[in-house]
Amino acid sequence: MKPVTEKDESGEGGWSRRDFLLATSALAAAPLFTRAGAARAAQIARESAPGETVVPTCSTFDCGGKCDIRAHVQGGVVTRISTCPDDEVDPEMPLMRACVRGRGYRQFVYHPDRLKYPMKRVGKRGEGKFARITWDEATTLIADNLRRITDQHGPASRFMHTDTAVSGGAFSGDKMARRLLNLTGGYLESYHSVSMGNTAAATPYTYGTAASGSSLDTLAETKLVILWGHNPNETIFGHTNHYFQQMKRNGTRFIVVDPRYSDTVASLADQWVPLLPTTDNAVMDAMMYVIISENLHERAFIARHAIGFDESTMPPGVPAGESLTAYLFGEKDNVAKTPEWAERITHVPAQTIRQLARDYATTKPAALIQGWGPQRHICGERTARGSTLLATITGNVGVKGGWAAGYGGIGNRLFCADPYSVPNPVTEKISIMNWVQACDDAQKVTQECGLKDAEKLSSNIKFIFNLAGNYLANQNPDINQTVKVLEDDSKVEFIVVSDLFLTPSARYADVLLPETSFMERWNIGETWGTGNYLLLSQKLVEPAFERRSDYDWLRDVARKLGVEARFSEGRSEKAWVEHIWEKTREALADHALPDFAGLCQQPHVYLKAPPYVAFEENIRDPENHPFPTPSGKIEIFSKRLWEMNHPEIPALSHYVPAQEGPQDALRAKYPLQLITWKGKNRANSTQYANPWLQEVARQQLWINPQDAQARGIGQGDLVRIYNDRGVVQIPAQVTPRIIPGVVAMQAGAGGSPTRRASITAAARTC
Ligand SMILES: Nc1nc2c(c(=O)[nH]1)N[C@H]1C(S)=C(S)[C@@H](COP(=O)(O)OP(=O)(O)OC[C@H]3O[C@@H](n4cnc5c(=O)[nH]c(N)nc54)[C@H](O)[C@@H]3O)O[C@H]1N2
Ligand SMILES: Nc1nc2c(c(=O)[nH]1)N[C@H]1C(S)=C(S)[C@@H](COP(=O)(O)OP(=O)(O)OC[C@H]3O[C@@H](n4cnc5c(=O)[nH]c(N)nc54)[C@H](O)[C@@H]3O)O[C@H]1N2
Ligand code: SF4
Ligand SMILES: [Mo]
Repeated sequence: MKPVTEKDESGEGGWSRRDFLLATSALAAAPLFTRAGAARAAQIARESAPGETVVPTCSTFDCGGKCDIRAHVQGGVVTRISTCPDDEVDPEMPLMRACVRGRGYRQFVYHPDRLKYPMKRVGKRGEGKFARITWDEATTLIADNLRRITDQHGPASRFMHTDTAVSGGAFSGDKMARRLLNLTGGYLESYHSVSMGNTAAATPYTYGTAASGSSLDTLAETKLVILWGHNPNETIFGHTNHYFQQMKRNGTRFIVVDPRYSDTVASLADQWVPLLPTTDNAVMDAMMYVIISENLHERAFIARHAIGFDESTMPPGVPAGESLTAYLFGEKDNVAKTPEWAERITHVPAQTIRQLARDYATTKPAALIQGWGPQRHICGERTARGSTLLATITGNVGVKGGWAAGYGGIGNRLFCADPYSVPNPVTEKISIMNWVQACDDAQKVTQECGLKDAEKLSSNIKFIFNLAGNYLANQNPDINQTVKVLEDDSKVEFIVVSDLFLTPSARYADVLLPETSFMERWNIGETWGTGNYLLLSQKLVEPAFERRSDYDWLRDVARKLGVEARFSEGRSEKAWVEHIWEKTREALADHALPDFAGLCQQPHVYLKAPPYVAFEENIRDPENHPFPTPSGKIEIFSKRLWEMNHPEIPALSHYVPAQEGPQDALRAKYPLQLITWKGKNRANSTQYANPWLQEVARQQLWINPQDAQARGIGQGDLVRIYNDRGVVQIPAQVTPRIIPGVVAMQAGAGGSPTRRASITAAARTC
């Protein structure tokens, strides 16, 4: 078993989805148990209506949760979706009741617009013109192009795109496509997660590792929780909301810092603190100013565990005036970072900042938990580090009930084993943020912008597998630039897309393949970092039309490339899932997990882990357990960042005006800031076409009544929002649920890439 202290930035939560299993010291020592079988088994596959079987299952989306779905199957058709009934709720487990998206799965799976046949492009790339072909033609085209492109440009010209929609399962087409590529020379890997890459990259500069999350049961006694740009009521986050609602009932006070009055604010918050997007660090700086000015900081804790707090604890070789206190009290720039200073930047009243600072510093312990919304902006790593500084100066790191940072990996997470990966002979890696550059001109991808393990790339990207993702031309930051590159088929020569729908990204396919949905496949659902259970995702119905799972057609491609036997090892999809389960059982031999037949009878496996407090032993016994930083301490000031000498990446994380933020000169031309959020009616763009979910929430632009009035905009008016990058037409939702100066719309709507604004998480607009 790999130690979980090894960080892999590619996975959600800072952990690789491949490096399986639970962690480690805490868990290894503790007894585990699986979900009590008897009561549960009795419910499995029970008949609820004549001829109807109720099958417990789960989806494998990257939706933030993994829920106990009950599929009512009759005559080979799923006729209804329900969820765990009240009498089966297990108090030991987080409540895994289906969300509104889960209740609507049938409308997704049985949608009339689903792709039905394999197709090839017949028009210009991106035009969206396709002709039906046979599976034999499709797999021959793929195999021939793979061979040709590999011969001409080498294996590093092959790229696997993000696979979000299937990343919640232990087995997937994209994982097996990587296997196939590795068996035939390798491919260009990308690192970082588009979800939380900034957090994963920034947190190690403070703590030496991104794995900074504690288990949520450790918060049971916490009196104050500040959710900073975090909306778990909608985004689920491994069922954090379950714990938060329990805490709320027990009297925990919740404060939410968010430009929007989110559903989490509505359901959980005692106080809402709206601010202008990208200004979070200014509030944090002013909070630290108040805490230190009022002597509310934990002096002994800081002295023992941290460097960079004041001039006496700076690393050698750094000139005076770079410490936290020097910055806050304006020793170098003559600007004291007072609440009044922050109010002008952030629009948070100075008095609110004072109160926030005092509340956080005087309530012991308190948990400031950062979501991923703020860090997905440009230079979001500053915000990701900001919360680590506040936690450090208030002594909330490594203590039960405190919280060290934003969500990183949580030490007791449960994964399945990975018996399918084979080594990648190509060693060079790019940041996922550079994939378009690598398609356009590989020479632009330098070590400075994140190229790893090579001086330069040996080839442009020439072949793309885009299986179960809409990142190609919908979800990535600069779609204008992307589609220009993709339209030129002398650059990327061959693109294979598999999806359920003709999405904006699918329009850029050379071969477009109709995948099965999770209901038509076997799998094992894995949770996000805060969940500790596995659910069997059962095949419920046979695929209709000519739909096939990615693994199934990849076997044909492997055959045509002469590696089928090594690729499949003779296993069907279900046999792989069984194999994964058996390897997981072997790795957890002490814990008496059921065999696969048993899992089918009892498809929920919960490993009860003892509470896990991140950095607990580093704080309890620092001499024997130094932080894995160069100094062995928490680095408020990072000499490594200092040596990087980049004005936008300060060694001491603090407020720097963001590009397109409220202090950008662009404000004169485009006075409003635009942000996006992830709404309850889909997982990113997945389920966009689901009619039930379109009723749940319409795609609207939230705009404050002050801003609407100033522009003569009424409720429901169709408005055009634009910037230099593009334009969106969208109905206005005039609402005080958003701070003046900011507009917001839900991320993930589909549209024409050539007609929509390219909206990074924060952009200026008008
Ligand atoms: N229902 C639903 N659940 C999901 C998803 C989904 O699409 N729908 N997607 C899943 C995925 S892939 C991910 S990565 C997670 C992501 O989960 P998050 O990253 O936490 O979700 P977001 O909605 O992007 O951001 C959270 C909040 O940050 C706020 N925010 C935006 N900008 C700022 C800022 O500058 N400062 C502050 N303080 N707040 C800001 C937003 O208004 C939002 O309410 O959710 C997962 N869960
Ligand atoms: N503006 C803005 N952009 C963002 C974000 C944001 O908050 N704002 N969030 C970012 C984040 S955190 C993420 S994770 C990405 C997510 O962006 P993507 O990685 O593109 O994820 P999805 O939008 O869910 O797209 C998944 C695609 O897979 C398809 N699909 C669903 N199930 C299956 C299946 O079983 N098989 C196959 N083959 N296909 C399937 C769906 O139809 C959908 O087209 O977006 C990022 N982009
Ligand atoms: S979409 Fe995710 S959170 Fe919703 S029911 Fe399905 S697994 Fe649960
Ligand atoms: Mo994500």
